[in-house]
Amino acid sequence: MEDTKKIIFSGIKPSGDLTLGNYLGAIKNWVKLQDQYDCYFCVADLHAITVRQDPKDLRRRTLEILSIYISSGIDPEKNTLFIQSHVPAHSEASWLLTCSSYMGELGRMTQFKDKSQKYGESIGAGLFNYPILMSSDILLYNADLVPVGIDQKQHLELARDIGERFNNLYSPTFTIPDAYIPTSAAKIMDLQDPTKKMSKSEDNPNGYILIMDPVEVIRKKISRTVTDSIGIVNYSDDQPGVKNLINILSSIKGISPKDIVKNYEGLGYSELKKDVAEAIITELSPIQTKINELLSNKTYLEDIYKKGAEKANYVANKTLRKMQKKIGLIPR
Ligand code: AQP
Repeated sequence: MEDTKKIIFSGIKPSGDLTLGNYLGAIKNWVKLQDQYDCYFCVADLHAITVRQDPKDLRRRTLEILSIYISSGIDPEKNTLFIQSHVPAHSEASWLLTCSSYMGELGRMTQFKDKSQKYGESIGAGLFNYPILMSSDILLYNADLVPVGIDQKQHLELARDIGERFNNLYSPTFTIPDAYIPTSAAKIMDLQDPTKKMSKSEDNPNGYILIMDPVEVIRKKISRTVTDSIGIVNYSDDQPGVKNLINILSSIKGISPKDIVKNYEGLGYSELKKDVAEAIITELSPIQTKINELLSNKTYLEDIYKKGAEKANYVANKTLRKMQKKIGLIPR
């Protein structure tokens, strides 16, 4: 029987150890979507190398992310879990789409602009091109929906533009994907500077919670979260630190920010921080145990990513062949 489920594609790059932002903004939502959709989740190792990575760390993190996916509840039997570089079609399609993308549109990407400020003239060309590789990732699977945090919305819009351009230039080839952005966890902010997003490549470790952080570290980091001098638990842009804590609690517990504010009437930030820390610990502890178990079973992980790559290669190659044919490349 033909599978008529809509298709989802998403991935995370092993450019650092995963944070609570990656978990709440991406992975936790994937778990909810896996029954309704035909899901492809990859470890985006080719994206990670847009910035220099230590080879040993890259290998460790790639397997760690795969373990995090499975330990968070993504069923490898129901979903296609794979490592991006194991499907060469991603790199090939990326070149084909590079040839119909514009410098102007790539240069307008906020993430590129931010990173160029950091790296200046020596910014890697990979960082400039990366949204095209991301477009290829998505378009190759004809994804209907791409669950991402709000930081990736602009890249997804570019993927839509690139896909539509190819469809118009040749003939309908790709499904044009929609973003699927969670409400309360769309952007988990840095704990030390709540005006910027929590990021795994941030220099100050107090700004983020890692999925693998020990219990005491989580308590300490949350207790040191930067708040304000207002002293009342409100969900307001004037209190970004407190708002971020409420968002974290809301997305873990599934309670609306409004109800959380009600629960803290007459209480202060220390009570809120204590509850946020305990909620994170309750959420992450069982996942950490499973991750450690899986990481000690490399054969099992290998089996998962090999099977995943087999299915992903089949689907991605079909789309790639169509692209090549339409462009005018001679079939192999
Ligand atoms: N702070 C965040 N809040 C909500 N969602 C987030 N995501 C990342 N940070 C937050 C979501 O996680 C997914 C994976 O992202 P990625 O690793 O491919 O790239 P990224 O968005 O650049 O993540 P980082 O952690 O900020 O990595 P670095 O520091 O290496 O650039 C995406 O769905 C993203 O929205």
